[in-house]
Amino acid sequence: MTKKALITGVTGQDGAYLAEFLLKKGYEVHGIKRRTSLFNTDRIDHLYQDPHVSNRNFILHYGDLTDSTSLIRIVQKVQPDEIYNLAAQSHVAVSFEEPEYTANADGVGALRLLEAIRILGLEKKTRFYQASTSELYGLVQEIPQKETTPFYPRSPYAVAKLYAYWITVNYREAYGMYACNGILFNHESPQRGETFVTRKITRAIARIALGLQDCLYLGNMSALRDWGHARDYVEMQWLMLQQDTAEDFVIATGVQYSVRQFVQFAAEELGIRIRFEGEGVQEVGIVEAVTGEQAKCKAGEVIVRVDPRYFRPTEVETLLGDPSNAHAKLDWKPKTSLQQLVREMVQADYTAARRDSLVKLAGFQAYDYHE
Ligand code: NDP
Ligand code: GDR
Repeated sequence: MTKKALITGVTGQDGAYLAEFLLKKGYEVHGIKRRTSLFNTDRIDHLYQDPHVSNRNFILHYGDLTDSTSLIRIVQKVQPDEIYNLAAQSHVAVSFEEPEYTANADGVGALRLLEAIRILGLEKKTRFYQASTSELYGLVQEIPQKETTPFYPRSPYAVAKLYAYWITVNYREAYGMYACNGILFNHESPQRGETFVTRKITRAIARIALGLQDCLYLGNMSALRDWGHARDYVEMQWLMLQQDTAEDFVIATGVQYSVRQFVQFAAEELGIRIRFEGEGVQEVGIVEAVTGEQAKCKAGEVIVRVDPRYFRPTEVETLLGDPSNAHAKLDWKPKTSLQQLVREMVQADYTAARRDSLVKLAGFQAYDYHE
């Protein structure tokens, strides 16, 4: 029998990688997308199947995590073997601007799905994965962080995800459901949203190298993160639902770098060496040397500055995961190093920036929206 998976957040970074992964495994994949005024399917367009043909194995449904009835209807129709709850307002800084919506979608949204499973009597059939996060550790109580490290959330996003974490544990214990949390540390890719720091950096460095942008404005460059590749992490999401008993796992690389270092690694990919000088809001990143033929900037130019509007009311300064439980029990190890990740992201953004350069050269307007 073909297994059926339902992915919420299928149009997001992880949703796209997971859908591709599950299709390769022979699953029938259903995804929930929300209604938007423009198409929001860029990341899954390569998987698209014409709804007019029969025997499709990738099917999209309109729905929203803030709308119980849409979720119940979809779960009833699909009768999934596995649900991956990846949908969320996933931007930590934005959660300070939209705390109530974030709580509704990221916290209560998980409850709505669990209740849909229960209302439909699917507790023994449908396995449930909740996209939990290293942001739960927030003001860290232990380094590195593992499954037993106490939580201390530092944003409306993290508080909403804390509710989702515990309601998943509660439904497992109360109703015997196969429901588990993947406590995933930051994971990135060329498909990462443009306003998360890694993608913001690789995109800006590529555009600066080609003379399309002058400067990259960042917030807290001292923040330390444990960055992995999304492609490696979605495999873990699937593995967690294939065990005999449901359990929560930390997924991380076990290696940590600062935002500042990430900037330097990304610039080096294009032959630009950056030196950081100054402190706090005075800190700048200056071009020290240019060896790459493609790079148009010159030694001495300031190409990175601090803009306090990117500071968060409460910051998570340091995150470093201990994935040894996942290594031991799931035989899982990330395949991609930070250096490989940076290279893949910079190359993709450099290709996109070159396309924009050619558009400009041909006399057309190339818009540059960035936050
Ligand atoms: P993205 O922001 O790339 O994707 C989020 C997805 O959720 C998008 O498909 C988005 O739709 C959808 N979505 C947002 N709000 C709603 C809603 N109300 N109803 C239905 N769908 C909605 O996130 P990632 O792929 O990076 O992350 C996936 C999950 O993992 C998220 O829950 C995130 O919080 C969590 N996580 C991510 C980590 C990371 O480093 N990437 C680490 C730990 C946890 P649209 O495309 O229309 O915006
Ligand atoms: P994070 O990711 O908050 O860890 O959440 P993000 O890339 O937004 O920030 C990482 C760190 O970089 C600092 N920073 C900046 N961040 C952004 N976005 N923009 C900037 O200009 C900037 N300058 C410095 C931040 O302050 C922070 O310390 C991500 C999301 O994917 C969550 O959904 C997920 O749960 C966690 O990772 C694990």
